[in-house]
Amino acid sequence: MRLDVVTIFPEYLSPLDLSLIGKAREQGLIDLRVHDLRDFTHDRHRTVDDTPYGGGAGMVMRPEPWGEALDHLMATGVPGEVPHLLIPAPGGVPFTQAMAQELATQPWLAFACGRYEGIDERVIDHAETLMPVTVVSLGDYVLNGGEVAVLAIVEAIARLVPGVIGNADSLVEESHEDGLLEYPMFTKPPLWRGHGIPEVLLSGHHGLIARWRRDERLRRTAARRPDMIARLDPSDLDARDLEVLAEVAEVAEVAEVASSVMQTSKVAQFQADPPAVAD
Ligand code: 6GU
Repeated sequence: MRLDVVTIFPEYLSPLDLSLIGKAREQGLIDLRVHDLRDFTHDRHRTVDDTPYGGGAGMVMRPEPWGEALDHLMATGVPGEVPHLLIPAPGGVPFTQAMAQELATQPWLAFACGRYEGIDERVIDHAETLMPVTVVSLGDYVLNGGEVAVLAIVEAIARLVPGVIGNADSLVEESHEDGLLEYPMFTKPPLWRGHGIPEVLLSGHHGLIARWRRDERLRRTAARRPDMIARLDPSDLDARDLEVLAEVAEVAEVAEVASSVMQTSKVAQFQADPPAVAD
């Protein structure tokens, strides 16, 4: 898979030299090329931004360097092939595991990292005449630029490329693969700082363990992501699933209303009412 990233901060992408992604690059599974947008400017100050038409705060990325950067990418590709262009921005469509899976099958992806208030909209309009374009967001918060988002998106995609992760089995039972969060995991020692492990995991009874794990996935998803419970296909749920969801239904409702408040007030809650731990 070929990946091109255009940015004014090429050094920001250096984590992609490390770990699994770095190894995949060495093995030739991933051909990642990072480009400095300023290399496509022609003035002495290598200017990439200008003031917005219509006024307002901040600066906008000028279209000309972006046009030349896209021309450069196209000129270095296989004739007739175009990349799928991803533009990270807080105003994009939510980036999901399903999207990562679809993009992992593509031969060529390109990323345009915006800074400041964003890129001149005509760059997107123009790119759409040349290649598929998707503006993607990581979530409902604002980053200073697309670089950190690209690190996350590239990692999410690259690990799904065949050969990048040694044990492909570890990809199947993951959070978000089937609409539920993952079950909790434990390793040795069996008793640690007063915390034991669930008895069922020591039973050696594979059926009971699988059922316990599914119960935990349902409970955890209801508590942390009630929106995901709402999207489950009822025909995928068995009688025990419904029993577990009924048990947590009240909690899930409370969580939905209060989840953001609960997250921000967690420290205060913890201090007021610390959990008891047996020794
Ligand atoms: Cl993809 N980019 C930027 N700049 N901010 C974001 C984001 C992306 N996702 C959430 N906030």
